[in-house]
Amino acid sequence: MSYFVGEKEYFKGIGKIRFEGKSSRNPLAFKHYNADEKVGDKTMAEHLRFSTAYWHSFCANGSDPFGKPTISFPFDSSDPFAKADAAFEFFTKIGTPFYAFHDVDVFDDIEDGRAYEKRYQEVADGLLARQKASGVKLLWNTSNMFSHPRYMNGAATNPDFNVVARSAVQIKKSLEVNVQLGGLNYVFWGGREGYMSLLNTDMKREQEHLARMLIIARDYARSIGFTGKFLIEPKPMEPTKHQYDYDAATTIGFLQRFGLQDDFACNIEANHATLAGHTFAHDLLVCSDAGMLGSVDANQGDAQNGWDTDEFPTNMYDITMAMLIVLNQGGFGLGGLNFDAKIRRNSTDAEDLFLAHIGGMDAFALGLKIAHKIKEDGFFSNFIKNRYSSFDSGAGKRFAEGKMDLVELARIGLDAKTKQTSGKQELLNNMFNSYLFDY
Ligand code: XLS
Ligand code: CA
Ligand code: CA
Repeated sequence: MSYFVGEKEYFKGIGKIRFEGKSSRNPLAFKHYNADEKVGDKTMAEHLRFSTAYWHSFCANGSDPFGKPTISFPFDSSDPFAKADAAFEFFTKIGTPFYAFHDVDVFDDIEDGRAYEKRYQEVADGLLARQKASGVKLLWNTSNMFSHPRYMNGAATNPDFNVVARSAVQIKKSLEVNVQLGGLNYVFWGGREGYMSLLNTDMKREQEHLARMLIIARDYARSIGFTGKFLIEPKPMEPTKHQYDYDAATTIGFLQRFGLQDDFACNIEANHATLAGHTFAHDLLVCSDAGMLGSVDANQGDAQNGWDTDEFPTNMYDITMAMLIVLNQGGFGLGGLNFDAKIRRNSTDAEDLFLAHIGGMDAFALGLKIAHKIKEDGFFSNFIKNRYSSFDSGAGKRFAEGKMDLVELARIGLDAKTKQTSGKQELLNNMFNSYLFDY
């Protein structure tokens, strides 16, 4: 497959990124990601379902609370069609078959709601044409209901009904665009859906309003033909002090409380899981166990900094654990691996965006291969299975199946001989490392 070029080529001098194998020292080549190579019964491309994030790659300009922009784009960023041309050129050169965006990533936000809808539609038509020309698909879109000052007290959870209604303009239009573009998922990340102080907040009411919004968004989307998944993206804090979708467990409980568990799943971002005090793998497994792991925002945080640094993923331990969980649940389904990650403020060469994605894609491809081997060998799964084998037969089995009351359980306990059984953590750590280092 060749790459897409619009009216002009923006990333000149960089061609399609190709697989050269692990002995290659070419920085602009893949060492592990070989799209058509099979791992088990699927190709790497089918397993990994990579997606590029519009906002970090084509909107974020390196500015931070302390400094002005550092990154200059090779396109006119005020022209949504030039931006789209550059984006699709990038997607096809790097080889991410999917992309993801917020409404106001693909065009500059407009105050007037009707003008917003009109402009969004024009740009969506342009995106559809580029999707058709390139074969790139929409993993998900979403509405940015956290940047505009009107959302400073929340969007769906705002105490002012008019703000809630204005946020519906964005959700409704984004859902229509999603259906037009054949989007596989639609994401809700509640950036301002939380609170700064309980002294001014009716938390119960806000959460009920949030659920109300999700219910009517779901109903509208289904009525216009959306067949995909709705995804909630948990994050504990930042920008609010306390976000309602704190982590996977909280989000799943919320969805179940309001009967939304069949239409909704989670989009787990690594850096958000670690901000919540969990590992990436923990939040993935919580979702997977509930049948609600929808998609992943692939990135990583910084071990020393307690905020959302959105770095490109490089940590092989975390990545391999993640891929093992995904393989164990039989793949992503409609989801994928979206690089919600940004190059650093001082990474200012045009090639840096390519290098960042190459690193992330290679790391996940390697993690996939290692996880596949781990799964095939069955050492860890057998260890865990054996650890619980006392529940596989006899009284243990009857307990687990709900066929035993407390009286009987305690009676068995009176005569039970308990023994010390090692958890073998050091052995397991060593084994895991031996898989990692085998490649
Ligand atoms: C911010 C979130 C955001 C969502 C989409 O921390 O990661 O970018 O993925 O709104
Ligand atoms: Ca994210
Ligand atoms: Ca983030």
